[in-house]
Amino acid sequence: MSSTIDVSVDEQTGIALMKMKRKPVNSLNLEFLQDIRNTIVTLEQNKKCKGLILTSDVPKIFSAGIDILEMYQPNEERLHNFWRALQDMWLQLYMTPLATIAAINGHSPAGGCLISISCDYRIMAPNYTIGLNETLLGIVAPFWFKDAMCNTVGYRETEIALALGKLYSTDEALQKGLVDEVVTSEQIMEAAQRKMLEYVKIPNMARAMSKQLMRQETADKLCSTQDSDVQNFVNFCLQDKVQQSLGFYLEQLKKRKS
Ligand code: CO8
Repeated sequence: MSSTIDVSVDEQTGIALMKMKRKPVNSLNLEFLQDIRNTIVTLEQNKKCKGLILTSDVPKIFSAGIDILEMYQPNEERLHNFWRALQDMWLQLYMTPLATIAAINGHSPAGGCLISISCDYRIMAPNYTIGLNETLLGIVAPFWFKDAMCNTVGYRETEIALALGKLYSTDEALQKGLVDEVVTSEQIMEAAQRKMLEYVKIPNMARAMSKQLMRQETADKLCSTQDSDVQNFVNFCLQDKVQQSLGFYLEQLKKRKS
């Protein structure tokens, strides 16, 4: 039982529903990342479960991405553990044999976008934003964020998106193939269930192996460099310039309110 995730499994259909509820914005801190990963592992072990729909219980926000406070003025040991937890969550989600659908019912920047593009299918509600906006924070999306994005929208679009820290509107995201379908917030769960029924009808092993075929190479790139990727991230974060940029960005977030 987690305080940041609600999960239920419909044993008739084999479809699980995971709702993220880490208020106020489902930002991804160390413990939340571990919770998400553990939930996926538990569902994989449930023989009745074949598909997972991921969504948010926080109105208007799917996930605000990484909890910036994990990176800003960090404790170095926790920073290591945090990045490792993000890698592990991503590998679990990206490679899970479960069919996965993101029901994106709110804004989905950076790490929120990563979660979305790691699912097999994306349905988004109108008038929100999604994208890898890291450069706007003065940081750089790691190679495996870039790879997952490239695998979704292609090389050139990813190049432009990363350089500009582009946050796509729902309509732009549909046009570029960053999401697969747009329906209203009211219809999103029904649409996700309907699409998931299509996925879970396919013989499990064949579906899971075809996903592995498409994704293993991308996952292996991170698997073979996990330790150095952690060290690069920690070294990068601890730079004065990066800390200044993050501090400035956090201030801007607070100012937007007043
Ligand atoms: N981390 C921590 N706190 C956050 C975050 C976040 N990602 N996002 C928002 N918050 C905080 C706000 O500061 C605010 O705090 P407080 O109430 O104390 O003032 C609170 O959450 C509520 O936020 P808002 O008032 O802004 O809520 P809105 O509903 O108006 O807007 C948004 C929601 C659209 C999600 C908006 O908050 C936003 O744009 N947030 C920033 C999102 C963002 O830029 N995320 C990028 C994170 S970086 C990442 O995920 C990948 C990093 C890869 C690292 C590579 C390094 C090498």
